[in-house]
Amino acid sequence: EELETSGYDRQTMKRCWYFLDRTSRSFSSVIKELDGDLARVVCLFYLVLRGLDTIEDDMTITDEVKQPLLRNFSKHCSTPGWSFAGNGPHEKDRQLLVEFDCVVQELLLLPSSYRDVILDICDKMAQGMADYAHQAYKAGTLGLGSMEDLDLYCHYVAGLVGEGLSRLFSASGKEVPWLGDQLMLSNSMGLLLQKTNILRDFREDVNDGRLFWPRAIWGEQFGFADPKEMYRPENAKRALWALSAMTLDALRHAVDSLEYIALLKTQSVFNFCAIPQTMAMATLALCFMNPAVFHRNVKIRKAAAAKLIMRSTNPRDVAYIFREYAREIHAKAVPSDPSFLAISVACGKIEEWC
Ligand code: PS7
Ligand code: MN
Ligand code: MN
Ligand code: MN
Ligand code: MN
Ligand code: MN
Repeated sequence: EELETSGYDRQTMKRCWYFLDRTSRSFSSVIKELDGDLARVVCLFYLVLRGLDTIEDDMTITDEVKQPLLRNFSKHCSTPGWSFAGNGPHEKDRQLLVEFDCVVQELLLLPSSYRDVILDICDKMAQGMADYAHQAYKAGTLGLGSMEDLDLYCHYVAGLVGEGLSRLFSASGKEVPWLGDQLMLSNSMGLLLQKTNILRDFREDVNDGRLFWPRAIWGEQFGFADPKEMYRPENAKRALWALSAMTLDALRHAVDSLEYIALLKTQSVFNFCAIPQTMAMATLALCFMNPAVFHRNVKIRKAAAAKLIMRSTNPRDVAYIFREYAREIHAKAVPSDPSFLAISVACGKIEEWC
């Protein structure tokens, strides 16, 4: 079916590679290393979802405009010439949407086995985002209430990405045909990344007027009336306990992630999947019991990240990396922390898996 060349000679695809570099620090290099068709397919999948997320994140777009824009986004993705020049000028990835017709044109050149997956996942994510955006608009703020609510939102924005990637890997023949049916494990891969991102970006998100930590943790479990109270010095200890509860909730997905990674056969797919997961575990360990999380984004150092990239090449070393960070977390945990016992158990499960 693939009569097309890989697209390196097309101006529109060149523009897509340019936007991949512009909009993603963490994924662009591992995407470009993917085997055969997959580099181009996953690049386009990324750009579709990046475009969608740019609309979701833009608070200068009114609910009346945003609702139909999100709900029809997957249709726009198959409309030749479609682009969107309405994002606020401060929106950092605005230019991608201004020139989105390049992405649309390249999507239309993909074999339908790939395009159908991309558009299906895009549409499901867009409907979920629209539900939450509308709720947030009515309440004046995005409010994730229960832990189930957090899991559902994370499923829409990250679990579905995992599901889509698994289906694309299967469709390419580079991974087993049943990988695309591993919905639970694929979802967990996305949730570990998304929950780590939410945990780490706490202060940045609050400053931007949104919060992804669920009320079940900061409100019900730890008695904060307003998330901003979490960065007052007199509340430092209780805030750290809330951070522990968030860490524990992210760690719930670690064993599934190891399980998924062990199913992969192709080296470039392995690296693409495993590197973000080991980075997430490193980030969880660095943030755990770290009061700086309430004041700024805590990021792993460049040298540490480079080491993880080199080591994340086989399932055994990835499991060892997970174990190292689980031990680091366990060692920092204190018995007076309400999550202490559950964190010990979660770390123990990672240890057992090795
Ligand atoms: C298609 C690679 C490998 C089975 C744009 C990769 C934003 C954490 O807050 O950029 O916008 O700054 O830091 C990625 C599963 C999705 C989940 C989700 C699509 C792993 C739109 C990543 C990326 C599944 C919704 C990026 C989920 O974080 O966010 C491709 C397997 C986009 C993956 C968003 C978050 C991704 C995210 P922010 P970031
Ligand atoms: Mn980002
Ligand atoms: Mn975003
Ligand atoms: Mn978003
Ligand atoms: Mn974030
Ligand atoms: Mn961000």
